[in-house]
Amino acid sequence: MSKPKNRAKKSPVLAAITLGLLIGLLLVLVFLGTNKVQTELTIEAGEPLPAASDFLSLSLRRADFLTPLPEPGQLGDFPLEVSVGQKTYAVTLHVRDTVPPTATPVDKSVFTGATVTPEDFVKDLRDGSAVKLSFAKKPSTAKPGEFTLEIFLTDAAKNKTTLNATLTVEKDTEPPVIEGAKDLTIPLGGNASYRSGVSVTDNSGEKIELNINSAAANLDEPGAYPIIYTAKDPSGNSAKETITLTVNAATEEQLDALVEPLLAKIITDDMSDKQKARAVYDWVTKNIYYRVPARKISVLDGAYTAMTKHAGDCYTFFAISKYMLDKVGVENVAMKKTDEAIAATNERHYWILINVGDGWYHFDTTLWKKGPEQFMMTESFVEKLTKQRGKMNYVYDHDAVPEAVQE
Ligand SMILES: [Ca+2]
Ligand SMILES: [Ca+2]
Repeated sequence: MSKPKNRAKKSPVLAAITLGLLIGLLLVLVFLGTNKVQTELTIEAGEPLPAASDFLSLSLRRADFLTPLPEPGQLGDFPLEVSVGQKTYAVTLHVRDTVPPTATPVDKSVFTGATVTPEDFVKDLRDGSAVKLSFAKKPSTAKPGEFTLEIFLTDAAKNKTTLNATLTVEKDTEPPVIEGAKDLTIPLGGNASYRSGVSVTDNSGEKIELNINSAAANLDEPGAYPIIYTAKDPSGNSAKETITLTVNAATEEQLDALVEPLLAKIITDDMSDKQKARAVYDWVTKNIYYRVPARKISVLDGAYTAMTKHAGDCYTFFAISKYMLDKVGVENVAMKKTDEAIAATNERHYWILINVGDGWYHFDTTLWKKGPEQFMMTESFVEKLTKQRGKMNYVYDHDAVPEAVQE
């Protein structure tokens, strides 16, 4: 019975010491858990970024970053702030890249003249930081052959991996294919969309330029013009397609769209034929300018030239005048110099005979500088002008047209 007595005597002291030690340990733990912060942490690029609590040696308490973390792939030393409870700690995250990139080499076959990049020869590229690819020596695709290439993969920390791949260069003998080129027809003065619907492809897979030569075309001149499409692949094989661009003559519809609003302005229903003819004469002589030479295809075409260019030669003046006189119902006849007179003077001339109810008179809107009015001229008056000018201006086939008033 004596032994347990002894133990019972000692135990309060022991218990007090044990309790004291336990409390002390707990205080240390609490102290460590709250205040012990690692100020430096190093990670490998590509690894997940740390949590704020990773900076605590004992993650017993909540920790938060007060500053933004670096972007994935960024290397360097990043000062950060970590808050734990009421306290803020300055720490540094070191992101290092010590691992060289990894990738799988890819062999590639191209045609001569093709462009190749290091990226063509690498797949499954992996690294924690940005990787630059480069050739040890830039390959040439100028000649056929098989070439072993060295490709360098260099990460942001300059860790380098070297891959070997095979480049096979073959000769391309197939020309490009131009598709969709077809004959075009446009209105006079219209636009031609040569490129629309036309494509070029090549067996090389390269992007091939489509060249269009439209130098022969004149969109302001009715006619048929060759348009030449050409394309060349990097090996020098070329393709060529020629189409015909037809520029239509002006249509009556096109011309009327210009002439009718004008006539509506200058002609009224209550005018006599003479007043109508006068209005046409005045408008043409004031609004069309003399500039040689002009096309002489048809009255319609000449009138269209007058309305769109406001310039031309005597045929232009004649044509717009005749078209307007016909529209407003003034009786008139087209006049021209005889072939002999044209040959003798090397000059054409066109004008009109009109009849507004008192016989046929010469009507000519191609004015001479400082010349007389040419609205309604008698036969004797035009004979006098012909003599004065010495150009056989009004020498015509009298049998083919009505007789003009003499005096
Ligand atoms: Ca790396
Ligand atoms: Ca080709």
